[in-house]
Amino acid sequence: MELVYPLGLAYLASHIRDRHEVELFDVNLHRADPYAALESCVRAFAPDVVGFSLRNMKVGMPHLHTDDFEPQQKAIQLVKRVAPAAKIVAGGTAFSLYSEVMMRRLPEIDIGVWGEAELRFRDLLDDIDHPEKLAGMYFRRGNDLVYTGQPGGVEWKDNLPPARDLVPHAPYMASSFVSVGVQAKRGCSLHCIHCSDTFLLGHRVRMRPPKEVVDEMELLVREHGVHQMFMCDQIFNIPVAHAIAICEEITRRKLEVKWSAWFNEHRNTLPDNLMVALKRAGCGLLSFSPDHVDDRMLRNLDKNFRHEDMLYTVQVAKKHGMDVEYSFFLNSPGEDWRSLAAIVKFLAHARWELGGQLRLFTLLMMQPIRIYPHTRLHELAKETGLVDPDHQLVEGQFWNPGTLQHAVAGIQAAAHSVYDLRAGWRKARGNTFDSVVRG
Ligand code: B12
Ligand code: SF4
Repeated sequence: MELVYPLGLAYLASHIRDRHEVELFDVNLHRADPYAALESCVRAFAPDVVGFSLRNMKVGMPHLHTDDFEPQQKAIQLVKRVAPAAKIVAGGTAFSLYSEVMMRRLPEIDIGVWGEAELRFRDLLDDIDHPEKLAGMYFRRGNDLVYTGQPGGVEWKDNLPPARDLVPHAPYMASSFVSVGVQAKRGCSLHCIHCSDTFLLGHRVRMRPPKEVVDEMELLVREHGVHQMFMCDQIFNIPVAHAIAICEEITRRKLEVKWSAWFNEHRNTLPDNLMVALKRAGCGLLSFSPDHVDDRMLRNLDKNFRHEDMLYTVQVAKKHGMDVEYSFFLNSPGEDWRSLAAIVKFLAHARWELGGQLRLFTLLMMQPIRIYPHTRLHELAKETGLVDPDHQLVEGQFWNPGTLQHAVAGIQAAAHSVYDLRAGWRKARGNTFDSVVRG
């Protein structure tokens, strides 16, 4: 996939670098032979502790929808073999979503840390033999797996800016326009039925002071030559005032930066003054994940907006000359031919109105919903017999029932072919970066 700057690790590093010697290693930078690179890094550094940031369980590309467990297992086993005395600590979103399963499947992990971990990872390293003293820790006692109970999220006042100097930004900049991320808030107040972000970060939106967000962006521009960023918030435009404050701060400092973010579709969250502020501040793309356009389906998915808001997104993008992209799910709960056709009709309308301002890449990624643990959709899938109640969901289970799955297969095959054609075309023109190409 495209590279993603290891922001979680950079946050953790900033809290421990004054007490420990720290190295960040992104295995994804070594595509030719990641395991050999990891092995030589571990041998050279000889660590006491190896912290694994396990990010994705799902792989989703236009030509591939699969799982990512095996490479994570292989990497962890390799480190255990190369540095048997080092403690292995696992964290990250994939770990947190599947924590118990990961602890059971991977006995090489000594300690698992659930959730946002800046402060608790620091405290754990101070006394690594006693994880029981901290919340959110998984460890083993004899044959039993112990969990010390749910921790709270990290407040911005207790956080530090991420250590941006430990991994060079250049390869990420070369990889894609979303590869260097900046965070402006954590949490989401909405309740989409399939969502696992709110399990990880909660519904309370913790806003980072706009000045601190833009300080980090300024550092990226001036010290690291990064001019293209992605806002890693669940939703950038809720609350609107926070989004505007960030834009105004970027504009006030005259930062030469282009960026994009995920936006909510409700028209009240896209007022004209926000659009003006976004444009001035260098936001070049509104990324929407509406998942559907049909009112009945939007209700089923528990979305906070309706079809008329979707039409408004087109109108507002046209009015302000902004690029947009949309992601949709196929065959989600209640889908029928009519609702599927509504997506096609909406896209035709958006293309007609917006022309090239409508970016197509995310449409190549359309797929049924992958069912994540700790979601209402998972409960529904168990109730309706769509998944076995004991399924661990590490190996992907999708909400894709009935005859529409044949239509889904057809759409995905077409997307795969279009993507291959685009990739072939780019290769012929000399672009050989071995990654998903979003442009
Ligand atoms: C922003 C984002 C993106 C952006 C990233 C932009 C960028 N340059 O960073 C883009 C759009 C590129 C993206 C793409 C994808 N994403 Co995404 N993304 C996110 C999102 C919303 C925020 C991630 C982030 O930056 N967080 C900020 C950092 C600071 O937090 P963090 O990494 O979680 O780290 C904290 C903790 O996890 C922990 N931690 C992390 N590492 C470690 C290590 C140790 C040792 C310890 C103790 C703790 C620890 O402490 C950190 C500090 O608090 C998350 C949702 C979420 N709830 O996190 C999804 C999320 C990470 N994405 C996900 C997925 C699936 C994907 C894709 C695979 C989607 C797809 N195409 O199919 C791709 C993969 C891209 C890739 N190449 O890997 C899933 C991953 C889990 C899963 N379901 O498999 C998430 C969790 C969404 C979800 N709920 O399902 N994503
Ligand atoms: S808007 Fe995104 S983060 Fe918020 S509940 Fe819906 S899917 Fe989750």
